[in-house]
Amino acid sequence: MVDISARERLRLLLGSGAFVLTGCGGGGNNPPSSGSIFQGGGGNPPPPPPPPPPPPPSGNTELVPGLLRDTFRNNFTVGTALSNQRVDAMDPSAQLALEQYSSITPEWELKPDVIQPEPGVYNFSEGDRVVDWALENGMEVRGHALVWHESMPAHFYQGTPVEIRSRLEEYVTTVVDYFRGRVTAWDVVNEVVSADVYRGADGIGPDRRSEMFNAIGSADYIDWAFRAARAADPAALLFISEYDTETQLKRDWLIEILRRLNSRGVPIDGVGHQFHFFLDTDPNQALAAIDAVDNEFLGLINHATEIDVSFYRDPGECWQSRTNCLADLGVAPPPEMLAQQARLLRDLFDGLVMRSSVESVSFWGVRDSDSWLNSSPVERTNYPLLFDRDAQPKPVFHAITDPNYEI
Ligand code: 9MR
Repeated sequence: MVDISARERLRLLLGSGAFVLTGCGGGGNNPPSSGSIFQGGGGNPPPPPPPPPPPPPSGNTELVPGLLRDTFRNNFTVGTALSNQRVDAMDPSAQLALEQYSSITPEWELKPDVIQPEPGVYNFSEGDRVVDWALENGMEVRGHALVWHESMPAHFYQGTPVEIRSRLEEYVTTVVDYFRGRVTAWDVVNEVVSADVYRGADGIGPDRRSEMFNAIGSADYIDWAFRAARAADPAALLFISEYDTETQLKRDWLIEILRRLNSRGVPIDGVGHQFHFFLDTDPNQALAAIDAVDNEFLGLINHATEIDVSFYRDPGECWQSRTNCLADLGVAPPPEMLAQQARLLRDLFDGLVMRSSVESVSFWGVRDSDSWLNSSPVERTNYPLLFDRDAQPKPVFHAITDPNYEI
């Protein structure tokens, strides 16, 4: 078992109502919304908010139709990635975030290249804005991410392994301590499973040969980061976050890493499954990823951290060399694709609510126009999220918030 004592301690604290955490109905703390922004402009003042529905008995997995956060409030928080640009402008995505979601993941503000662009320099001003905005509005914050190869400035890898370790520990300690009490859960390491995953059994696994790995000659940096984070904020939940856990090979390698961390007594509370899907992704494979963690490590929490559904299942060379990418679908996606997306996420959510280890479920953006998938792997109109470009709810929104909605 992987250090569940910390989690048990948290449960005791929660029982005493000390603070609000994922999975305990944090969304219920949101202020009443002032009318849905997708019900159109209208000059009339919004009607008074209806009284909240009575909570079902604990353990009840029946869904209550309505707002996202209320629909799932007995199961998990529902979050979204959001950035300072949206919050500063209070654009429709920020407004929808206030109305619908109970958790915010700053999309870039807490990454190392923002917080420590130069050696020894700490810049928390970007992080403070979005984090404080979320907290002031009754939402939780997922901190993303302390260690991620795509956002580590080169100075993190300079010097001897001893110097690298001391720099990393100082960084993690300073950041986690700075946000202590404000960030509920940290993605301590992000995407550390080997990228060789698609080369089959011959690939180098399970650890990614990142610059950090190569600089110290092992994946011990994972242990260092978790231990420093736990020491800096014993109440923060600590996650390893990974994409493609819905594929067998990636999942197996992730579990192998978890076993190693477990055997070394590394303090980890859970697994973040990014769940960047395609329309033909099998939701049962995603649920199998949750089950694999549950079966192996009783007591670990699961978070779904970056859900979206790309409408383009490109061949590999599109991602590798931007060739043979599928043609832009244009401004009006085929209704059948919207229906496929709705079925996929309804099946996913039906499975997630049945799994008590799932305590937080986040989307990687609010409106389709927010998504990184409009520019990755190539510039193209994508439709990955719950709300369209006009902030209108899509079939997929209704499919997961209303069990009676016919797809
Ligand atoms: O969506 C994020 C984009 O706005 C940032 O520019 C980028 C680099 O910081 O990161 C994107 O988010 C990534 C996340 O942090 C990790 N998983 C993959 C996400 C999409 O690239």
